Amino acid sequence: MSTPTLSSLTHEARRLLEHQNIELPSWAFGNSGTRFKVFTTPGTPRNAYEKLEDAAQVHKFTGAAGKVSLHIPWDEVEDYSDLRRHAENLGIEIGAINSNVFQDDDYKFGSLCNPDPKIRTKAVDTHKRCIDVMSATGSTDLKIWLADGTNYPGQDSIRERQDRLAESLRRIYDALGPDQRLILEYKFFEPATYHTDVPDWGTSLLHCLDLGEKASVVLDTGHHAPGTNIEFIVAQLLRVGRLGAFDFNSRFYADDDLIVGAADPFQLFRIMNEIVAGGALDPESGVAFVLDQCHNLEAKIPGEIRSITNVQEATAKALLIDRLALAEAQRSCDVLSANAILMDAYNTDVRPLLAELRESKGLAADPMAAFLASGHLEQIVAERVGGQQASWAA
Ligand code: PSV
Ligand code: MN
Ligand code: MN
Repeated sequence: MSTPTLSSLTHEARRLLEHQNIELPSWAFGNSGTRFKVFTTPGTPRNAYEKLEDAAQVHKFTGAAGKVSLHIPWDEVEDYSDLRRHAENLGIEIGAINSNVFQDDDYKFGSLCNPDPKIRTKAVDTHKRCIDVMSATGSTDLKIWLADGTNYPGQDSIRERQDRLAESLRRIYDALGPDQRLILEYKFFEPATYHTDVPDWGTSLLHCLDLGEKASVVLDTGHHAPGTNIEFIVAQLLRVGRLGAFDFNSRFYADDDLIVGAADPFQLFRIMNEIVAGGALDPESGVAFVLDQCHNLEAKIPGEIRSITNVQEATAKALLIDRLALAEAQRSCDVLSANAILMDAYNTDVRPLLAELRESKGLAADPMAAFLASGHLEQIVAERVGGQQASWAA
C-alpha cells in the first residue's frame, strides 16, 4: 500500500478516527514503581485535581483523550461535584470509577468473596460509595477488579467463593442507577497465586450474564497467560454484546503495565481489527477504551501521549484494511491473499495520515514535540513539590 493520506480513508473510517476517545487512568500521573522501589518524579501531581490537569494536557495535544478514570480512595476529594466542575473547566470528563478493595487488612482473605459476611458487606458498601461518586461526577462505569483468590489448594472452597461473589455482585448491581453500569475485570494471577476468583473472561461473562444487561466484561490486555489469543476473546465478547471496556497496556512477562503498543504492536493491530470488524469503534458501541498503565521510568504525560498515538496508529491501520477484498479472499479460502491483505494494512505507515488528521482538527501534527515545547513539564517541576504515590507496586 502506498503511503495513505486522509483522503484514502472512507468517510466512515475518517469519522471514527476523528472521534476516537481513549480514557486515561488518573494513576498514570502519580508516582509508581515495582515491589522494589517507587522512584519519585519531579512535578508529580499532589492530588486528584492536579492529576486531571495533567490528563487535560494529554487531551489538549492529542485531541483523543477526553476522559479520566478515577480510583477511590486514591483520588479521594471532599467534594466530587467540585472535581467534576474542575474536569469540565479543563475540557475533559470523569470516566470509570475504580473501586479499591485490596489495600485494607480486612481484605487479607478476600473482599467480595471473603468467608466473613461482615467483610463482604464492608466491601459491598465501598462499592456503593463508588456509585455515589459516580452520581456526583457524572461517571457511568463502576469498574471492579478484585485481588480475591487463594494461595494454596484447600485454603477455601473455590465453589463457595463463586457463590459469595455472585451474591455480593448482585447487591452492588442492584444499587446502580438507570444510566450506570458495572464492568467486571478478570486476571488470571496475582496477587493470589493458586486461584483467583475472577481469572478469565468466561468467569466474568457468567457473572455478568447472571447480573443483567448493565454488566459487562473488562479486558485488560496484560491479564492473560503468554500466547493467549486476545483478539479471539474480543470477537467472542463483541458477539454477545458484553465487551464493556478495555484496559490497554503492554506486557513482556507479567502484568507489566507498560505503554500500550510498545511490546507487541502487531497484537494491538489484531485487536483493533476485531474492534473495527465488530463495529465497536463507534462511540455509541458501549465499549470504553481505557489505558491502565504506570510510568515508572519515563515521564508520565509524554508516556500517555505516546500511548494515545500508538492506539491511533493501530486503529488507523485496522481502518485501512480492504474489508471487501478480505471477505472475498476468506470466502474463497485464499489463505495467502487473506493474510496478505491484513499484513498490507499493518505494514502501512499511517503517521503522515494521522498528522494530517490532527492538523485538520487544529492540533499540532506531532503532539509529543508540541507538548515538550510547551514548557508544561518545566512549569510543574517548579510548582509542585512532594508529588503523590499513584498505586501499589504492581
Ligand atoms: C491490578 O492488576 C490492576 O492493574 C488491574 O488491572 C486494575 O484495573 C488496576 O490494577 C487498577 O485497580
Ligand atoms: Mn486493569
Ligand atoms: Mn493489571
